[in-house]
Amino acid sequence: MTVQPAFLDWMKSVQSAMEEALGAMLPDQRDTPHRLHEAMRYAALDGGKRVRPLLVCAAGELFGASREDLMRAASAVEMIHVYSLVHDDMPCMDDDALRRGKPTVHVKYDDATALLVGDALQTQAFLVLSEGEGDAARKLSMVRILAEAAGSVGMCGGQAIDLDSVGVRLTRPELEQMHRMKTGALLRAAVLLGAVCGKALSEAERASLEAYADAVGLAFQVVDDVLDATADSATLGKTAGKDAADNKPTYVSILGLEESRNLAEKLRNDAHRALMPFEQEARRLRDLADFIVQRKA
Ligand code: GRG
Repeated sequence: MTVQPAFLDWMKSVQSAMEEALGAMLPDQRDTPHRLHEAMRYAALDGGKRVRPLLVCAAGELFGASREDLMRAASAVEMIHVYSLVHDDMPCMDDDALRRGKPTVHVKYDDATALLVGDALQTQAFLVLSEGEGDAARKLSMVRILAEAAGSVGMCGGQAIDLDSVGVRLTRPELEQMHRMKTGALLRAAVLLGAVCGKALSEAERASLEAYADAVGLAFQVVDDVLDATADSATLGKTAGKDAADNKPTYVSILGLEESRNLAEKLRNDAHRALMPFEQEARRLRDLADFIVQRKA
């Protein structure tokens, strides 16, 4: 299955709308404190695939959400993602010098600034969700979705397990649990946030979307492990081969390359199957599952 040109056009249009929306929703670097605001913009703008915003928009379009609401939700989830990258790259965690093809924030600025950039992006995400048109109950439900996904039972919890797992031989279920929390939780939140921006969801629709998001979330990580082992740093825009160098358990270390690729394919099929109740309407989400599995960076 190949990624279609119409999907690539849609993807580019979302990515460029995202750049503009993020630019408007981040603090202006002419405002005090200039250096912190400049560093926040350095971290968040001009880079990344914007997979989470794409998921927000694809899910939102399925449920008739407005572009404005989607850009707000997508900016919030991307700010959380960028904060996690900035903190993850710091010397106390992964200690990396390259991200999105540029020097990491602590290398370009300093450790204290990187810490504050992450903190400020996190709070900015929730500020952005609290603003704009729309009723308070819906905003509250979006805040809850994002907070749960980003916190100790989601991304931060997954990162804690990851840090404890260096040199440890995890079982496959343990590895899956770690990735569902560290990476999958935010991707799942992106899908749900997009849907919540649109019309009210039935229980069945929510269950189908969750099954899709779970499959795509895990597929994303399996592919990430494969790329870390097979692609080069210039293509990835971040240091390649880090998992093995850091003695981290990955799908490749547990299953090998071929089995990992087969697993990514199986998860892509699971994602497609979960979307069957929506038929053609869900084509963007379907294409995104293909893109996530076929990506080269
Ligand atoms: C520090 C709280 C805290 C959490 C960090 C998600 C995470 C937890 C760290 C990121 C490290 C990492 C490389 C995880 C593997 C999967 C992943 C999230 C890759 C980066 O996401 P992409 O490929 O990046 O969507 P771009 O740059 O395209 O946005």
